[in-house]
Amino acid sequence: MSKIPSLKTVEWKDNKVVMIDQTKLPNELVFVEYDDYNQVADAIRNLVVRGAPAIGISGAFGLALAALQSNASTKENLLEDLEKAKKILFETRPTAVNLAWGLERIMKTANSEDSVEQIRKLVINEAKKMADQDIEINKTMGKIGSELFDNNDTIMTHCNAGALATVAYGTALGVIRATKESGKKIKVIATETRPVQQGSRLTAFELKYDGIDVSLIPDTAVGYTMANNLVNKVIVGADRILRTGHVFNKIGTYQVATMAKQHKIPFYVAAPLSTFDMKSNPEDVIIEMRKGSEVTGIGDKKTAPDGIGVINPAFDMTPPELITGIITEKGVVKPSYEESIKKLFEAN
Ligand code: RUB
Repeated sequence: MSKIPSLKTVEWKDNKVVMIDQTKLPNELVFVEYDDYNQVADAIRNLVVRGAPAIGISGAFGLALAALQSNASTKENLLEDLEKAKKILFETRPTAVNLAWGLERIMKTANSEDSVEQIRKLVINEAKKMADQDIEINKTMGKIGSELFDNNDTIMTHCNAGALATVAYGTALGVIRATKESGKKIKVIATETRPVQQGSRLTAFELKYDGIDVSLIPDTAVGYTMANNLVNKVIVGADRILRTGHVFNKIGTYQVATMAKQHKIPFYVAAPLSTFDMKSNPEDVIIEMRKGSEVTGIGDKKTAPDGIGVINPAFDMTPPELITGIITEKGVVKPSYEESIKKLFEAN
């Protein structure tokens, strides 16, 4: 694996969106380039880019492309074109709230100006600013979170909440990176995260790339490793956090959190404020159901017979009583979450 400095998951370059094609990892490091927002929508839908913050920024860049693609000569027509693109981008993935956040922020920017040319310039600049801020936010969150981890900790993580789930650095893996950068020795246990293996393909890839000690386990070994004292702490990312502290994250997170509680292992979530949804209740959140072929095979290889039923939810909900703390760029919130999250938002 040859090292390329400052690997960015998603970037704006010469009026195009450039992304790492995450479906090709870890076997090939391929960059794809898009100049049409419909291609960005396909990329989000097909997991070329994935992870809550990364799809939020990709949605924003998608709208910036839509502004360039539009032939509109009036503000009204340009906003109509942007609304159409926003709908297509929004419908790609329903659970991570960052996508709606990224799209809304760009629409607000577009609405704030009158000249069509100015709007085009402004939305591009705003999307680029959001991408830069994502890196800064992750670094701040990493520093804050690193205080919770000790020398010689072995930290379990699920799915990929790393550089590849963000623009760079990562949320949960950003905390792990910052802990290592602070001089503490740590090891990481990454769950494979079936069905599409973001843990083995992406987390193991990026931690190895950065020289962090990582061991891979099948998802079924979470209980074994915890029961045998091989894990000191757990950290995961989030796709949506409610004001009550309910955390929606990659399928299997709930099982890991339950096991952690059983074994009295601290369970942390790291996520930026853009991952919080202060309006919805648990029953309002749409859990994305993905196609059965992700479960009946691994990559291109079939591992199950034809003609069977499949249940393939992409996310689950971890209730607040299983969570030790939620790390954000503005500090760590602890139970009772309803109160501490309210305070966090009032202060920011
Ligand atoms: C990604 C997933 C990740 C969170 C992490 O799912 O569940 O754990 O997005 O996000 P998918 P964050 O691969 O299906 O998009 O970086 O905010 O912690």
